[in-house]
Amino acid sequence: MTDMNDIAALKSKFAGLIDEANDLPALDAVRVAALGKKGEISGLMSTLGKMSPDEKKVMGPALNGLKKDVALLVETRKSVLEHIALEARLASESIDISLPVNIKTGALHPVTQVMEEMAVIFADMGFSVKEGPDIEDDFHNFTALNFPPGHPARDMHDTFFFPEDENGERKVLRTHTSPVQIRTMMSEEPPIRIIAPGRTYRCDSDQTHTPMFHQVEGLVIDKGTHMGHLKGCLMEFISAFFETDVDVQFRPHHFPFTEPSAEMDVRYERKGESIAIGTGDKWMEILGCGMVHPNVLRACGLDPDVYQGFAFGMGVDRLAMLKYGMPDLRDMFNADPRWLSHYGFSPLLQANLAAGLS
Ligand code: 2NL
Repeated sequence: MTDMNDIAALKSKFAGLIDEANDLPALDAVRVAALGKKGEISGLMSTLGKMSPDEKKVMGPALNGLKKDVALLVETRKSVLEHIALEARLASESIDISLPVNIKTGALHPVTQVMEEMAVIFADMGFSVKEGPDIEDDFHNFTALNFPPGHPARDMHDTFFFPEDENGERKVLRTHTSPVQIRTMMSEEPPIRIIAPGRTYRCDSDQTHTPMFHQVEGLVIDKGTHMGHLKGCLMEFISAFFETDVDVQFRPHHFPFTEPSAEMDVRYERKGESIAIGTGDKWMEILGCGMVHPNVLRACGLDPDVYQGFAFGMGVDRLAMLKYGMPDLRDMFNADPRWLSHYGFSPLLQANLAAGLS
């Protein structure tokens, strides 16, 4: 005769066995011993038929309860063991996807290096770096920069136009990074001190032009900003960039978006095959600059009677060639690994003013 004590004893016996099962096959063996066709609990269930109705009334629910309890313990233990098995498998199958650093096969493009050097120099003067989309609208690339509609300067930029969209609008590949500054002036309160490095595009391809090229533009907007700030900032920049004292001259020029406008030249001389910057009796144009045109400030919602600013722009590709002596512009974007490994820079050595830029 089975009684309630036997049921309790069976439950604690199987609970113990289930707990001791350390893997899934062992657990399944316990399950079969308890609940399988020939298992102990199943065996007891089959004795119900021979019991008296009173006995059955007590033992039926008790045995069913035992069966359920043991099944639940098995399931709980099973999910614990499955979790442990998964963890063990994940640990044993883990792959080290890091590669040993091989500076022979990875290098920064000189244009990347030069843009980082520029960011470091201007960061030291309080500038932050801003980026924007390569695909621009007419407003940010031209109109806000004081290019009136139909103005010949738009054609001078050899613009790549996209087909007209459903609104009759023709997007462009930006011809300069100035739109980044326009967006900043429209969304942030002065004082503003930013540089905008990035890719720019003009439909022009010869010995000295590639249809995609790189620019760094800069913008300062504050109260009482004047031409002296512009000159000081750019003279400081160019000496830091070439890592030597550089003699400069500012020549009057014209841009639609600045007034007055100037180009900055650096003193240089040829030394055999190479070019020396800072010495000699020749002048080379290196960047364009000027005081931000009042119309540009107004287009961005700034009052020219309150805020003034200066801006500048320079071609990164040519500056990279001058500083690091690459002879031909057109090699720059051919993705030739021999060229890249010769002229590339270590990704581990960050441009740093204190330690030397390169
Ligand atoms: C050059 C000349 C320049 C600017 C770019 C600028 C931007 C804004 C307002 C006013 Cl939002 N000016 N940029 C100003 C003067 C010259 O670039 O020769 N670039 C390669």
